[in-house]
Amino acid sequence: MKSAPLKIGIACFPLIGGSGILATALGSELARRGHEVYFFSYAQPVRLDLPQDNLHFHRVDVAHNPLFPSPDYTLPLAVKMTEVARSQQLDLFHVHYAVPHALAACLASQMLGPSAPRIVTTLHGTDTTLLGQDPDYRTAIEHALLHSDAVTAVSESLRNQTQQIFGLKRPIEVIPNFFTPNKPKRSRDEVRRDLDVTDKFLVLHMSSLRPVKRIDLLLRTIAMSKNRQRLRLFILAGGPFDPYEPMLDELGIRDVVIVRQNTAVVDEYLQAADAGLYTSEYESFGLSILETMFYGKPVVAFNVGGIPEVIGDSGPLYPFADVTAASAALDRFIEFPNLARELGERGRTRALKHFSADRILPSYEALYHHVIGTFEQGPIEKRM
Ligand code: GMT
Repeated sequence: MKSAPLKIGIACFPLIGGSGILATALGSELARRGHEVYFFSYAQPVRLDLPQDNLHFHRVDVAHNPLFPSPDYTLPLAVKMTEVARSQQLDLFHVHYAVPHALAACLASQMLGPSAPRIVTTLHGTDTTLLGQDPDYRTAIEHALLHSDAVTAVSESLRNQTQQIFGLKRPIEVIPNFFTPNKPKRSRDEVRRDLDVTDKFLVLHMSSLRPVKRIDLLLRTIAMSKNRQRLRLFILAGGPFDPYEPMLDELGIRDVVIVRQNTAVVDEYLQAADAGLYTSEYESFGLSILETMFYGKPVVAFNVGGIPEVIGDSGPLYPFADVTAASAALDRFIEFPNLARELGERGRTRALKHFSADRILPSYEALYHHVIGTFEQGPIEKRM
């Protein structure tokens, strides 16, 4: 069913990281479906291609006023959201993260009064898993969640954790992340030649390298492989790798690891890879895992957070920190390419079935229409 066009303001982080990537993909898909989308952030989101029909980007200047002890982003963001909502008559704000985006939306809503856009807040993890336990933030997050017209979480696991940590009575709808592959600009062979891995088994890891990603376990998994001279670990790093440099020598894997920094376009590397390796101690979802699945590559990961909801029955997961099992799984892929291909194909089938834009976008559109009261989409209790 085609949804009536809406005017939607999206606030998100612009840098490499799943929440900004998801918000950007969502905005682009909504624009393609005829909605008018207005992005708010302090920089252009890395995967936001402009110009595009129906897509607008509003840069928010971080305030460096000497009156304040630190730069301020939340107030300038709230002011920009207010101005654009007023001039464009936005129907709703869809904010990714309670801090600071939902709080800025709440303030904008107060400044705008009765004509304010509705607020949909999507939780991606940190609001619950880190800030939710921090007494300096908890009350503000609770306020943002209670004053949003709808709250979504990217997995059942995150929803349950949020309900538990905040003791929330309000419903939280689970709308999983999605991914739309972009046609790679270079062929698999070209990329593999460029990386000098033509005869190697290429293991891909993409992340911000934050402590939660457990890069120590990632490197140990590689170091334990029986086939480590036949493989290369290729890290697409969204954060500094320097803290892990010493481990390369300690583990004797310097010649096995290739690191590329801040690469926004990942499709050609996904196509060039043979498997994905993710060793996080927690993921609310694991968008990189989904991206890997979309390219038909088998994934080795631990059974934590929302990862089982993404992988489903498409392959095994391993107990957290069991680097022996993770390494043995990689060895099996290297020794039995048919097994790797079969698991990769199962992952791809699952990704296409459950996590494509066509599958997920209607849930967001239905929720938007529900909160602004313009659309009947079955009993809401079932969806919340
Ligand atoms: O995990 C990161 O380093 C980035 C973070 C973000 O906010 O961009 O990712 C979170 O949101 C993603 C999109 O929903 C999820 O796929 C990631 O699992 C989640 N990260 C964590 O929960 C640690």
